Amino acid sequence: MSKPVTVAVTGAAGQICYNLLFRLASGETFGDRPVHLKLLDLPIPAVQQAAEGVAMELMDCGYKTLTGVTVTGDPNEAFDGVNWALLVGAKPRGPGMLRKDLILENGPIFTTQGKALERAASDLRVLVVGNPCNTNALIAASNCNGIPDDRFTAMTRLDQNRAVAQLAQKAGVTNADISHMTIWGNHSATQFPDFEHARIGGNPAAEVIGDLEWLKGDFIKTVQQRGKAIIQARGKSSAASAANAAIDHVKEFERATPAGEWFSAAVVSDGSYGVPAGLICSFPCTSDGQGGYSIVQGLEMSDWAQSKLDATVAELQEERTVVAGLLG
Ligand code: NAX
Repeated sequence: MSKPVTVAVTGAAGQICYNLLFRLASGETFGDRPVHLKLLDLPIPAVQQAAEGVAMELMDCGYKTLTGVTVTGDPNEAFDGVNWALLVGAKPRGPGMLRKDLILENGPIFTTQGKALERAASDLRVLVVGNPCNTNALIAASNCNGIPDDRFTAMTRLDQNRAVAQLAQKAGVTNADISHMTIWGNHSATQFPDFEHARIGGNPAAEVIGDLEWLKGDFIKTVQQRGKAIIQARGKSSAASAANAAIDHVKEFERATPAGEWFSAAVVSDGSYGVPAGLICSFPCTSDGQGGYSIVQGLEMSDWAQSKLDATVAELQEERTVVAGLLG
């Protein structure tokens, strides 16, 4: 019998979770392992009722892999004994709200949740989706004693997937032809989608596309601004694609990365590529499929690429300064 997995997901009544929870429960993410889902949302009756409704629908799917669903408004109950915690719940950025205000508004959620995560299983792994996700992961990790910081990750997989789709469309190939797509830095408009190491059909993307002006200009801008473009088009922020990326992220950490490949995830910096140690920064990563992962070493950065990395890292450092009072 496969080892059961208990997964806590926050923001359970929200739009990302409505696209995420079913794919966690169905066997798509954890194969034939029995899954127990623990759904956390705000302890407000109407919100809890909405989360209960999602739990009812999960039950009604009749998944063979789903062994139970718990709905709660209490982080201590939600995180008790969990193997994975997907921290999706956060307040969205309101009209005219500065990034700094959002950081200070959402930061306290992650001090509380970081402390409650001390009750998790010893093999806990955390994915933070709620924005600003890199800095929220930093806050959660620093408030969670007894669990190593390298268990805390944040999501840049949606940015990776967006970049892959843009390259494929431009080159007139399928997404499957694109590999080695790295997102460096912050999940924000300063992120650096690195086409210099990306490959198309195994060849350098820049050679295949042959349009450096587009790669350095519209390509990067489109990926950086995609979240905004979705809001403008849909009137709501990305939900299905965000949930899809969260599934991709979890699956990457659950499997051993095939030799020679990598994926993007925001993980705690060990000083690689000159990124100050301790920042939660997106890097190219590989997983050993046993709970361990490494930052891919030895990629050569052009001066131009390094300047892009420096800019997004500078933003992460600024965010760390803004939340200094919330770090444990
Ligand atoms: P919704 O507003 O639909 O849902 C958020 C849910 O979180 C609500 O049910 C709310 O009650 C709950 N919540 C708020 N505070 C909570 C707390 N302290 N504990 C538990 N639950 C709490 O937002 P949704 O569209 O689902 O987006 C969720 C988060 O994902 C947002 O912060 C959003 O900015 C972020 N995103 C991150 C992305 C990424 O690539 N990292 C992309 C998509 C998305 O923008």
